[in-house]
Amino acid sequence: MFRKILIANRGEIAVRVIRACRELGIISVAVYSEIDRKALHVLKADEAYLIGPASATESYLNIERILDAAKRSGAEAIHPGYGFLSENAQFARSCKDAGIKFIGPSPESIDLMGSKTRARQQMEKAGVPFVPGTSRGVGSLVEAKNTASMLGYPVMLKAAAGGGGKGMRLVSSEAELASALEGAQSEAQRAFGDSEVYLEKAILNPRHIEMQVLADEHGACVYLGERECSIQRRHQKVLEEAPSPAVTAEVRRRMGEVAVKAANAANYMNAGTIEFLADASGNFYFLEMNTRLQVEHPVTELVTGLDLVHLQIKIATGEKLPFKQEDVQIRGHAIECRIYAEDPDNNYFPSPGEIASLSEPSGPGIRIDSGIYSGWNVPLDYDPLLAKLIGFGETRQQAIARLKRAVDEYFIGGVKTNVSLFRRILTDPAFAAGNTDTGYLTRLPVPTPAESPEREQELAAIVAAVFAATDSRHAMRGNGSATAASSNSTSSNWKRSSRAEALRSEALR
Ligand code: MV4
Repeated sequence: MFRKILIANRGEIAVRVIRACRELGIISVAVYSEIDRKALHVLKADEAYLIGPASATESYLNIERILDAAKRSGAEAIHPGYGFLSENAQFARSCKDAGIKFIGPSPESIDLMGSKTRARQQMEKAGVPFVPGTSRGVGSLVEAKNTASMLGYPVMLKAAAGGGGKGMRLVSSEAELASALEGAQSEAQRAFGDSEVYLEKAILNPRHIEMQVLADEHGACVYLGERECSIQRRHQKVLEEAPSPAVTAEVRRRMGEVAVKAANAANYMNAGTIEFLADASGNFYFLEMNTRLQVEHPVTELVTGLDLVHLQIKIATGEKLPFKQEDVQIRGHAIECRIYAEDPDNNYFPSPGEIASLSEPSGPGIRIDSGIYSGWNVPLDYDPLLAKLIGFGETRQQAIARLKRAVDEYFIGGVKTNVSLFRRILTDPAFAAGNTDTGYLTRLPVPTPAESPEREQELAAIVAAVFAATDSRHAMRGNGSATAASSNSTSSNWKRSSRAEALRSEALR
């Protein structure tokens, strides 16, 4: 087992890995940028090294500075988390050259899956079903026209070096093809320094379903079930769940076996995820492979009872997988809400600033993986993910009920957050029915301010309650207007929280 691990990341995922190190008796080493001096991962780690200014290219993306910190600290291994350098083959190679174990797959596997066209060629060889289309770059407009009419419109143009939706164009007819091709190529060049694009048949309103795999360094590979990740906004996942409401045990087995086949075809080691697109008829196609631990790994942990970070570390030390495929059981249901510092009333713009106050939910079936604390300043320099709220239940319905309850307990003051979005999703009948494809959020009704008499009455009660709670002469004396107004209606979060607030101020006196 490693004695010391450096975590080349920040935020909630760095904290997640530090916790695993602590549980395994491994010394954890944090790295941080100047703006992250007081970040939670720095406070939680056993040691911490400053690696540069706020700009990610000079800190969390700087291979040399991270390796320098690793050498100075005497860390034997590096966990890359997700994002930043986690899927950078050059980083994995540099770790190897420095004699430091990269906790993840080989540089060759990362390179292979980094090229979408090479990955498709490899999957074709291995007999993995992939979205119909080409597996090499488009050479000319004429060639693109021929391929597209063979596939049938609509088609997708995608960047070979891309992933996650960048450099992607939906093309509905031949008339649009020329300008779409030009646009996709120049966008790919700008974003990835590589203009290669290829064609796929477009699958309309697909589901995004991904399969977790785990492979040791001795040739064993298992699948740990799927995650439904269709609820996204601009290719940013918002809510994920396991298992998928759309996947039967039979489809899970087929999809899992295909995922293992795909991982083996890439000589894959450690934790990885095979992304699929699924259509309404239950067909699924390989899309890409993520060669890292993912943000949404907790939902898989909750329904399998496994600790993926422990297993990643053990695999990296050369241990064999401690269980077989038939030992993996999916039990219950887990749903993750990604809590971002962004303003729902302003097009979900990032909303950095001080966490002025914080009250986190807990209780049965609730897990929070957080990277924040009260008094800390959320910087504008990185991804605005604050925390992940994960609900678990025996059934999907119970997981939803617990999450609804937890969302109402959650209070983050000082920055705008997307917490209200989850209140809407979790009470939406279409979500309850499991009707979640990639168009889900665009169909979710936008809340309109209600102007019913009941709403007016409730607003009056809120004002009265806030007044009573802030005015010490009236607080909790029993016959205040807040109490009277609330006695004739059903439960209201506002009323409940103002009562809690009044109790708090009473207790302080
Ligand atoms: C597609 C597709 C439909 N047909 N490919 C978007 C991100 C990138 N990883 C792949 N994406 C898509 N590829 C074909 N052939 C639709 C999407 C897509 C999507 C996929 C997953 C989750 C959300 C999405 C939102 C819009 C489009």
